[in-house]
Amino acid sequence: MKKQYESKQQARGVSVMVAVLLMAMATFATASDKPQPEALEATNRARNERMQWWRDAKFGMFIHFGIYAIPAGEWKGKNIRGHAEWIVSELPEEEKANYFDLRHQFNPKQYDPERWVTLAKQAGMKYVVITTKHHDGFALFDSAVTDYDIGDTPYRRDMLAPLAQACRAQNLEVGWYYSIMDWHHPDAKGERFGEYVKYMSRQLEELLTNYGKIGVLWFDGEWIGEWRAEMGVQLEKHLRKIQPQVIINNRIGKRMRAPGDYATPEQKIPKAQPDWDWETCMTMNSSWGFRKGDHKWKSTKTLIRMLVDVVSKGGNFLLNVGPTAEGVIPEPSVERLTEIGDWMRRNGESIYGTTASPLRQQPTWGRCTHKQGRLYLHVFDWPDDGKLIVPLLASDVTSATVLGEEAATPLSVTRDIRDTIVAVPKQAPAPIDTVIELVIDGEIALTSPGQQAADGSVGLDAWFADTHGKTIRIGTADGIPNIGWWTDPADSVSWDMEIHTPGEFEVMLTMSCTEPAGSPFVLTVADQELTGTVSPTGDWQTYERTVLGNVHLDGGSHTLAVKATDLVGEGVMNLRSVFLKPMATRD
Ligand code: FHN
Repeated sequence: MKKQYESKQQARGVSVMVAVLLMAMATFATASDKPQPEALEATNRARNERMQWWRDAKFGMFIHFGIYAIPAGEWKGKNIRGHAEWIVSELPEEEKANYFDLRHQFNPKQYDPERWVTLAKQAGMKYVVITTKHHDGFALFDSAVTDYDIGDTPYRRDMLAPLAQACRAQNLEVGWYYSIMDWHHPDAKGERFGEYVKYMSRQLEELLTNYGKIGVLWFDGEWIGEWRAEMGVQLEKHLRKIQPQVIINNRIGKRMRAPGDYATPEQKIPKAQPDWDWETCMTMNSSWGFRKGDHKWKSTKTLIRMLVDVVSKGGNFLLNVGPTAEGVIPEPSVERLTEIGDWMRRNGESIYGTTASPLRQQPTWGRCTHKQGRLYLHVFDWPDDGKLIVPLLASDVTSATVLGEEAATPLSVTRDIRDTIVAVPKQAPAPIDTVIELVIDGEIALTSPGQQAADGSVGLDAWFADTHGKTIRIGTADGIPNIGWWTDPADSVSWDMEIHTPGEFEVMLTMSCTEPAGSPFVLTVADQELTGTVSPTGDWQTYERTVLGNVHLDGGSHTLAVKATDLVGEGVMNLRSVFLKPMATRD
């Protein structure tokens, strides 16, 4: 509700002018404005300090709430396509005013911020981000610069203060979502955009001044042509003067690496681990705002595995709820939050405070998260042979236990030339995701391609081989790499390796071949040759280890090659690895 300005607000008006001036300056920023190295260092230090709680938190609740919950995706009995919170953009011009007038009906009598926050807390969430103003411009807070806000509704009361209070009472951080795009404000498009920026600056000042310490500012709607990245740079500087610790997403700019503290992939999880802070936001069904007809709810299993996938790649997961116009979080959301919470109570230590998987490749059975001295194996697909293969892990594992079953007998762990293998029970204790904690002695060690291990051995794994020829190639079976499709005897495979401890080595091949087998082959390294004939192992996926003979290797670089001298049957062999074992350590 518009109010007469007191002196502090008039003073604040000056800060708005400063903000606009800063933004004008941004238009003419020059190279000489580039920060100096020491300034960059200070900026990075400050950023890392403010990001720490967020990086540890991993999991938050997104809340899309506003007058769009009243139509809830329908208008005059018709289902309107798209997200429920976008409905006004789908209406004919003559209907838009009727939408904006919905505020005169908005009266979420069942709004219960303590319940909302308790649901988030019990789900294992550590922060809450709510839409203080979405694209329709309606503010859930009583803003001094507009009547188009909660003050102009039957509900009247500010909704943010009680939510912030409920968050702090349960140690959750508070986040404000704010849309730069605004379909209601007359200046939010075109040549009067500068006036809208002043309006926006004032509202953001209110959001950062009137509700105590804010953890996150979640910008959105940055894609409009009027908004430029340099405006975001200046706005970030301006807002940090009010709350320096507030974390700001990269939609304050143009979803690039800066301005803003982290990236915001939406409704998707990057395949590979991004190299800076990031957070995936995700709906539980398919609409952010409440849509009465949207029953396409993701299962709890899907949502837990999404959380784990995100965290295994070093990201945060912001999971959305869209409360009804009465202020009630839909029951399907409550069910999922409750079930996620059950899983988090048993396995939260494998999520909070972890960092991305240190493994060279993603296990095919699930995901991995990492905390100093511990690896958490998130097993989605339980091995039916009782062997859980941790690809390329070469660390010394001092113990392996199923989280939540610490009292049970620890699992036995062995090492192969390439991998660590954990012996697991026949049945998965937790089918959605059983977490096995490996306690690691020292730093994480990974089988390095072609490097001599501490015990002097060299594991040459298919994953790191160089193949030569048109058909031969590296594939995986049961998640384990092998060299296959060796149907042309002219094809071959080789590895480069480094020997720092010279000596005699026993050479072993792990290979498979179906009947008929018998292709002759030769292994060459350091001007020495070992010959062999491929034996049948029953089928292409049954591997056996064969000792081929011994070689002497001096220190330095060597290339080991395996070539066929003829072809018997459909393929020479499938080759999983070549292992060189120092003779001195032979048991
Ligand atoms: O248009 C909005 C959408 O309504 C929703 O708020 C999402 C959540 O991140 N953000 C925008 C689409 O990128």
